[in-house]
Amino acid sequence: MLAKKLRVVCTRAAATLLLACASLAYAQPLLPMPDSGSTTFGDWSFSWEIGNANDEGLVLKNVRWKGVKVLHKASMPVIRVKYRGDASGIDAGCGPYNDKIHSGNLERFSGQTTDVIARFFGDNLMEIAVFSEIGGYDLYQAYYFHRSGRFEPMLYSSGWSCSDNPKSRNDHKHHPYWRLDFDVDSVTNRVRHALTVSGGSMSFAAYTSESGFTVPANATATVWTVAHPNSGRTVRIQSPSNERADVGGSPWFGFGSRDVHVRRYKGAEDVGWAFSATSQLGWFTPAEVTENQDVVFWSIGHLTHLWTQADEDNPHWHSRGWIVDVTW
Ligand SMILES: [Cu+2]
Repeated sequence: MLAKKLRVVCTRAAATLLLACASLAYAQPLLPMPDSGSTTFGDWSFSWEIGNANDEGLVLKNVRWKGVKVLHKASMPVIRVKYRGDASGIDAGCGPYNDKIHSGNLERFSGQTTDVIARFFGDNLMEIAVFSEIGGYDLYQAYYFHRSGRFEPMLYSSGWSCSDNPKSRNDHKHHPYWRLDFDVDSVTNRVRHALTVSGGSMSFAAYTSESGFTVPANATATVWTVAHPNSGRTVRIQSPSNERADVGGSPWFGFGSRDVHVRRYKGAEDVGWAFSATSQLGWFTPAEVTENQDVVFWSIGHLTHLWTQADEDNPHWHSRGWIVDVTW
């Protein structure tokens, strides 16, 4: 049964993973991986571990491209989930939840003999992933490495953690948070974005101090960059399939109100998700300088999951992820 669940991962995967989707249907061999280790794939090299210290899922460390540092660490500290309930407030209905993946909720589907698994889709795409069950949810947390220089953190979810009536109260939104601790070339980095809106005009912004950003409703494309100020080495960050963040008022009450946050790295803040289910990301008072500093880029997915009888009878997989392109 679980093997079947994994196979249908592809039905709702992001457009960028169509290759993976097509291949998933043919049940790529699962490569058992230890709980921690290091490996290479094309010009990529990285280490991984299960993030038990902070309950932050499958964690990557020391991610390099052509020998040059890209990320000090990548993790997924929380998936915030809000149900609609009777739409009367931010805590209406089931939850809200702040789900965290760790060894205690990892499971193994059919054919899986280790908690961490890898799969290869042709010569050009590697996946490393864990499978977790939290409440009524099946969660598949994956990272994709493309030989072209693309890196994608991804979360797949299926199932229901609520059985309210009327059924429309079971509509909910998932908000996975990825903590991307970039060290592009070295710890000294700067963050920018370029925003295109309907009509074609563009605007640019520099994240010179700790802040968050909500992509406006009229945006047609948003690209963030993290760059080393001297070498010019740059990564581009996008999430073209993401939904809009939540606005205030019924029924979502601004629950997932941001798309990204930028924070200055502090060891004392590398502790996973330290906030409640209804809280936004903290650690910005006072707002510290993030220009040419060691920065942490938080990217947030917004994924609406509306109740249907078909999805209750045979849970569908839904996914959300971000794209990081290395440009050197
Ligand atoms: Cu869901």
